[in-house]
Amino acid sequence: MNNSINLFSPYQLGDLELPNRIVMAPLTRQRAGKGNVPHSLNATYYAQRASAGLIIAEATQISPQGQGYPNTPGIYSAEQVAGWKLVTDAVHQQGGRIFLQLWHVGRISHPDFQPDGALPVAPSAIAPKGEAFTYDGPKPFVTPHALETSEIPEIVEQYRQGAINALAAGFDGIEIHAANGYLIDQFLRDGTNHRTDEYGGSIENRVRFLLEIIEAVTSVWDTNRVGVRLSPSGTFNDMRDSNPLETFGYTAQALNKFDLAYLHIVDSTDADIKYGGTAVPTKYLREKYTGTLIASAGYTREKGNAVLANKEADLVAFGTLFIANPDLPRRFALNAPLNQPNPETFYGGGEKGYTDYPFWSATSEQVVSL
Ligand code: 8OZ
Repeated sequence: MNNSINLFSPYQLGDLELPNRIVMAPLTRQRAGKGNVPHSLNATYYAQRASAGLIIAEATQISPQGQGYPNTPGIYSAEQVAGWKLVTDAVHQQGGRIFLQLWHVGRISHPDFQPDGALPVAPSAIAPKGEAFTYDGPKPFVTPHALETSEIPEIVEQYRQGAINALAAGFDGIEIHAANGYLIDQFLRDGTNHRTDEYGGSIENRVRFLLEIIEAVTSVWDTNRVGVRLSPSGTFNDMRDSNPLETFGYTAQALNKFDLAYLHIVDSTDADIKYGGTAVPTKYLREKYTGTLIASAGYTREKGNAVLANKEADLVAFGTLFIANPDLPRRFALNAPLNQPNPETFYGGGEKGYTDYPFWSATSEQVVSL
């Protein structure tokens, strides 16, 4: 073992002591109960993964309007808060820490999910290419309702209420989902934001919605318990921007003043580049953002240790590896074999592919040098 920082170096995240730098990425699993209420199966799943330095719970809609997929959990009803309390209690009992990811999908919704079958909302009336996943199967995306300037404060208020509810549900913090083509990302990028008011045009204007949300949720939480996730290179959900380096370089810099818990970056993937995305290197954002950085997307034990040793990030989030390996930190520590994730059970269903991945056991374990 050399002295460089690695996945097992503890990390002080604001006032939270993380025992390791292995973060469980937010993962949509579509296994909430009726009324989008988390239940005991979800508590078991998260508690199994409590050895992560930090768990970021799955994307969770802040209002019925913010939902875009079947069976995703919400954080707007009393029942949902009580359901999430089962989860946070179970994780805390196992010694873990858990943030909730606050989500509004914007134009990625469908009238089937909307109160009174209304149109989904977005910064501009631009339909994404592709299909929504509704309860009746895939249906073409619709052209969303472009939010009036006067309607924007109601949405910011939904985030504030979500933050209040997350606190009541016993979370240790919240992550604002500003990535992957959902509502906030739709405001940030000029492919989806054609507004002519103070929320559109220049990047200073396009970032305004995110900054107002941060102001709102930090009136509820200490700033060091609030993180933000961005996907600067992402093309998922038909996203594009004319100048991603400028858009996201500016956004990262604009976050500096808040003293947030972290900035969480979805790194560029081969698929993004294939679909015409511009790679915005995490290294580039590291120079813009002065606080804690989480790197994610496609990391392995080796790549994770390397990005920490090079100081390109402070923490590393793992997604599919955590789906298949509830005890991922222990397996990494032992350099033990990993269970393989089964994509057929990623979304929806019950215990299968959710809480039944085995923990590592071996009669003789060799601790290997990292
Ligand atoms: C996969 C399927 C549905 C939603 C994201 C919340 O991409 C998601 C998501 C991922 O951030």
